[in-house]
Amino acid sequence: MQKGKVKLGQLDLEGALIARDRVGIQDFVLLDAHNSETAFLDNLKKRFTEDLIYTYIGTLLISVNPYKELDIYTKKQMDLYMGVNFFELPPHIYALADNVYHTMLSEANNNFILISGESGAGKTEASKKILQYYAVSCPSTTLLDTVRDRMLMSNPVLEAFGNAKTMKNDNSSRFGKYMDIQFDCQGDAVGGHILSYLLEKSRVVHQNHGERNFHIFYQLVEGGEEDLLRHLGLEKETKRYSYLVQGECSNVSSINDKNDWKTVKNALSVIDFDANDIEHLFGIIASVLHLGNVHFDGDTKGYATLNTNAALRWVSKLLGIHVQVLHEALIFRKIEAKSEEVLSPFTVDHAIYARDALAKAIYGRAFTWLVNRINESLENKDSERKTVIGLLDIYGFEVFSVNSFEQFCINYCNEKLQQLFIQLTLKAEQEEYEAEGIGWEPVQFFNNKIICDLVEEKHRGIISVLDEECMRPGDATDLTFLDKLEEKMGNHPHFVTYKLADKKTRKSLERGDFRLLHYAGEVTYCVVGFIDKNNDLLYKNIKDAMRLSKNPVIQQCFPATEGDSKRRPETVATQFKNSLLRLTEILTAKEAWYVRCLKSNDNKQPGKFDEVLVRHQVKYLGLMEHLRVRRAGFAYRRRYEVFLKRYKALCPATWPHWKGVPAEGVEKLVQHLGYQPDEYKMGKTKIFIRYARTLFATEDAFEICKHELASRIQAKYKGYR
Ligand code: AD9
Ligand code: MG
Repeated sequence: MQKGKVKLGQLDLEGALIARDRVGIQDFVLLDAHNSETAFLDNLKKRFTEDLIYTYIGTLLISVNPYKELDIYTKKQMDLYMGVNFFELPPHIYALADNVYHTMLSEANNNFILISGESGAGKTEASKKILQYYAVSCPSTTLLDTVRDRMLMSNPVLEAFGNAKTMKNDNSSRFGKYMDIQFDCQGDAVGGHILSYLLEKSRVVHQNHGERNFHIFYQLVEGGEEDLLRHLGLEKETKRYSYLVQGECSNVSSINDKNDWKTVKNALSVIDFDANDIEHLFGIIASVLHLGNVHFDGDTKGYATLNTNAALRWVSKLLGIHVQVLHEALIFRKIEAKSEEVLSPFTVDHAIYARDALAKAIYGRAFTWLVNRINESLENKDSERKTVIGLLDIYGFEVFSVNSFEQFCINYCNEKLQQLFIQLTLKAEQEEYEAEGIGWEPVQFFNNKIICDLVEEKHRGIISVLDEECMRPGDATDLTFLDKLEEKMGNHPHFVTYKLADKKTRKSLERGDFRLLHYAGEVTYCVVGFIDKNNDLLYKNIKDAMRLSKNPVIQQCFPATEGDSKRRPETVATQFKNSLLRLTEILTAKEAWYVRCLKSNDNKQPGKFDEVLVRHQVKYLGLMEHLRVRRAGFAYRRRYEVFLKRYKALCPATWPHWKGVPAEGVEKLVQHLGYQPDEYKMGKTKIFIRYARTLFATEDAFEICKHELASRIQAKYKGYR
């Protein structure tokens, strides 16, 4: 027997084991040392070294970022996975996509795929691959091709406007995205809908060192055609624009802004943007760049003055607002006193603040407008009932050297998704055992609900305390907010500040910090800016000025009716909290599937597997616990029909066809294989197999003896066990 070679059709058990030894085990449920984190990591590493980045825990897919292009996303690969039983081929994102699709079709239910992992782990890439799989593999008609192209093309557009280079990821998502792909009963992709979550607007006016503004600015300046740039008053040099130079890294080796510009323009035309839309949209993008170049001087009293310079004139031209109106709005604040309106001059700092607030508002609202426009182009008005597959790709957990309100929101969002994962995996498991009439032993998890509560609980959580400070008239500041937090959270096990810390911890904290012990690790937040960012105020006279705009997109972004009510608008954190609550409701009504993305190293280095880093992620993502839950009681469950279809060749009574009730066929089959009574349970629709080794042995027998006589299999199988 030749070692290391699997010879199907022969009883080459040793060969099969050696092959498995080299490439690892493709489903952790089959791992013998299932309680050992080290064995878990060894298996991941072994596979990663062989460029096998995907591994299953049952139907959950783990993906380890290879940081290099792999030849596994071709049309040929897609064809290979189409309609094939989930466990028959090596793990792949296409296998998951295909399995979800067929489940949706056969059970006519709604599904969603939760893609999670920290910043740079590969979520956005995974979500694109899934979308591509559906676009390419689902049945097609010419009419539907348009919808499909639009769905695919929505990606480069939203990435251009919503992604940016950060210290963690050159293409980091700075907004959350949930996309429903709608299918008709034949399985054709017929429409789509996107929900976007909290765009990191502050990036428009400020970028940390080594980071960039949103890609679209660089694409436009670097790639824009001469005519267009002239029309927008832009020069072909990013360094001319204050909003693009703060991070001091406009050129990034992994990014080709010129090419990306072409892709985005083409994508916009596929999504049905006409020349006017494009002119207005880029007029807005350019106006933001010009706005950043509007500088203020101070008069003798320190009040802001503003020359009507080129930058201001361009803003005025592009937004279609009279230059005098803009001029006034940028240096005065209108105060309503009784029935009178009084103009109060801004200091220079205040004017800069108001200008930046306007730039953020314009960009943020234009982004929302863009998402709405894409949704219009993806809309399917057909009243026929549709089933959906939802794809959730949000910003991953992130920790920088300085963390602010944005990281607080992003990390809170990740806490919520981890909580959802915990609830659904436990819940689904319990319900399944119950429905099938099988006893259940609960497995202990670290439940991060305590951290979610710390952030979001009504009247007591951090968001409530922040809102209270934001609404308190008078002298509320970031530091009074911190004081209130210390008062309320005092002895919470996941909260610490300089004042509350012991001597040792204190060394790593500043007075203006608070630290949260998140499920994924501790993060120290600097409170500076929390109140402002949560309020996200835009002065009324600036809003009024925008309402006079002749640019139709701006008119939609700043509607005349907005803000007339005397009620205070919801704060940013509360809006975000509520939108996450609605998202949770949307998701819990659907069947859940999971992709857990792991970051292989912190340097974006191809092929490097940093064991410490991966181990940490395996821990906090709760992968070992998930494996334990999968195996608690029963490692595997399969519908009788599926089990029988796969293994029927292993038993003379079921081969080549079993004509009776599937459950009885399965019973015959497993008895023939010599399953002991404690090894399996027969549920109402599924067989539950307790030990991985039982299925493992069955799988081996199946692999080795695919073409052998069933009697020989039985003998070998018994010897093996
Ligand atoms: V963030 O939370 O949005 O900051 P993501 O979305 O998790 O993050 P992303 O998908 O953008 O990370 O992946 C980061 C980079 O890793 C990509 O730009 C690719 O260069 C690289 N990557 C990720 N997945 C793959 C893959 N399957 N094959 C090759 C990959 N490269
Ligand atoms: Mg992303």
